[in-house]
Amino acid sequence: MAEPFYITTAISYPNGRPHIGHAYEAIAADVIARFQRAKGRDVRFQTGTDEHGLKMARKAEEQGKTARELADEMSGYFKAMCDALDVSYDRFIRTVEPDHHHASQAIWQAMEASGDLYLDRYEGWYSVRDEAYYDESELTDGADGEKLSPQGTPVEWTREESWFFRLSNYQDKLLALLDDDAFLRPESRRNEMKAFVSGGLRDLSISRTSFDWGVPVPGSDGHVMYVWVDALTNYLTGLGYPRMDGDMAKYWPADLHLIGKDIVRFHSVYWPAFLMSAGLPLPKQVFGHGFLLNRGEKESKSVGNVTDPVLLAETFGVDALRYFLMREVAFGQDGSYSPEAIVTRANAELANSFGNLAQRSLSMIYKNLDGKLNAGYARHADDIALADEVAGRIAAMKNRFETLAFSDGLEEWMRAVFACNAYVDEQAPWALKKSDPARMEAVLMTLLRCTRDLAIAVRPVVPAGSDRMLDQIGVPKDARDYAALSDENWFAALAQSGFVLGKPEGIFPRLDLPESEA
Ligand code: ME8
Repeated sequence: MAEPFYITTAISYPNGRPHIGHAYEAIAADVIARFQRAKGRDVRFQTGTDEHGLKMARKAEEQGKTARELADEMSGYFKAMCDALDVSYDRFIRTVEPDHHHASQAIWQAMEASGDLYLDRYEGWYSVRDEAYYDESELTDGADGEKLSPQGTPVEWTREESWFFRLSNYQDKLLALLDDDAFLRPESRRNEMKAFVSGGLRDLSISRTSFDWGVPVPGSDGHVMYVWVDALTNYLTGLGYPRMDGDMAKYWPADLHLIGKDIVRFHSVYWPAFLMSAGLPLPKQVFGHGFLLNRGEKESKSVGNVTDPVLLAETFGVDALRYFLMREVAFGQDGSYSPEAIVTRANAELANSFGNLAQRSLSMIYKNLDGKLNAGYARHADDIALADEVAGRIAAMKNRFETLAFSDGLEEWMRAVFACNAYVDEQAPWALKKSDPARMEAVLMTLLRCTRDLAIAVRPVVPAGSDRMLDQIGVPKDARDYAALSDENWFAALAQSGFVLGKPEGIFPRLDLPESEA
């Protein structure tokens, strides 16, 4: 039986429409999910929206809507974004769903049963934008003397009756957990969190009484859960918790929570503490990716540089956008994007290198060999050397992807593409048509085989383009996983099946900058 792999993204606040950061995270998670599926893992992939809390309640009030109306409207945009970007989630969860309320109340009761909850008064700072409590010592002074959170957001003094979670009880266990370098990556975030936990942990306020847009606290009228308690629980809801059989037994603990760097504290400190308290196993890894900036600047409504990721995909193509994001940014670090950078990268690597390789190789087979394949061609040392180089680079790419070093992995893949293009130039098959047709055939068969391998390898990143290319080559839909790369017989089987290559269509078009950007 295939080994399970459970991956989640953060669930987004639907207090506005999705931005490029949301697209970036969804795409990266999708690349990981598709990569693991290609390797034969039984993948479960969850994403969704985080719809409760004061931030949602206030935004709705500003717009004269109920929070539920705002959530219904905006959540739809997030789901549509995932669909538009070929994000292959198994469940798009919304925290307003009844099974999620049920799961959140169950984990609450489990924490209560272990004696970790108590009722008291909260008095301290709260950032609505971050939905986070901060200690006085963490705050800085803003330009006009107002207090700011470490994320630079305004904080307000809050005073109300609240349930508390005994986070202070978990300091030693959390430090031990954070000593494990596999649990939280990249390293820089782990060091930050170790410093935070070593500094001492205060008990955490986990319910609110001043508003009601949240999951009701069981048996405590007037209290709704602090939004992060229910938000984090989404990872369990999707597996059927509190039932411990079925998907919960199969997929929990999660293999990877993929999140952005600003919410690492919630995932690597609060979440494991809640889980320990509830007696549940801990996720195997939390990865805090970097932020994506627009020409080096944070996107914001006041600067007027907010880009709709769906529009970006419509302008440049979904595959080009996906490829760019995974290739351009060293995963874990911050990165920057601009229309010029997307066009430059997609043209250089997808259109001029990979697309061109496929187009010229397949066109020659179509024109010079009437699209016919021959598995019985005589192999030359150069052909074997190329196949070996491609296989070696693809193996290196897979190793890089395994550690989420996507950009380095795609660099390996690109080098394999370059090797193929160099081989075409050296072998000059067009010149062999008259002088040595058998040799021309061998070169073209070698190229077709390498193109197929390259398309399979990069399929997690550019699924639509790879599939169209594999359709052209006649590769069956069920033979596109990584196991197919080591199938020695696929080419002989394809040639014997009588498959004839049709006139190839360009797959990765050259992009132009839209007029507004040029
Ligand atoms: O934090 N670049 O929701 P959110 C890259 N609801 N990633 C970015 C980004 C950027 N510019 N801006 C945000 C929340 N992100 C909570 C999560 S999980 C139980 C609850 C990332 O809509 C951010 O780091 O503010 C987070 O991982 C995700 O987008 C959703 O952010």
